[in-house]
Amino acid sequence: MTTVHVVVGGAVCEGGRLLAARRSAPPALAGRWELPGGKVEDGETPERALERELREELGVETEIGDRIPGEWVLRPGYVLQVWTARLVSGVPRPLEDHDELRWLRPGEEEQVDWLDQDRPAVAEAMRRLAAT
Ligand code: 9L3
Ligand code: MG
Repeated sequence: MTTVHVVVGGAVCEGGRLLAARRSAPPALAGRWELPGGKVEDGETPERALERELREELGVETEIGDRIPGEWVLRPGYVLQVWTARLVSGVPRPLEDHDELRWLRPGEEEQVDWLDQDRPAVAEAMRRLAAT
C-alpha cells in the first residue's frame, strides 16, 4: 500500500490581498515564494493541520475556509492541497521557514517567484479576490 502525503497551503486573504511567504529553507527552495503551510501529520485533518502550520510559521490564528479545487504533485508521494484562510487574530510574521512576507493584490502576483506547484492555486485565489 502506498500512502500519499498531503501538504496543505493557505491562501490567507485580508483586505483584498493575498499573503505570499518567501521560503528560507531548504537551500533548493530558499528564495521562492509560497502559500504558507506544511505537512499534515498522522491523525490530523487537513484543516487542523493548516491552522497549526499557520500558527507555527506566522504566529496567527486563522479560520480555514473553502478548498481551492485541485491537487498538485510536489514530488512522488506528496501532493499540495490549498484552502483559503482568514485571519482571526495576530499579524503574520515570518517566524519559521520564511524570511519575508508580502501582501499582493490581484494583478501583482507576478511580482514574486512562486514555487511552480503553487501557481494554479495562487491564480484561483487572485481570481476570487478580484471578483469580490
Ligand atoms: N510546498 C510547496 N508549496 C507550499 C508548501 C506549504 C509546501 N505552499 C512544498 C515544499 C516542501 C514540502 O512541500 O518541499 C513540505 O513543505 P514544508 O513542510 O517544508 O513547508
Ligand atoms: Mg511550511
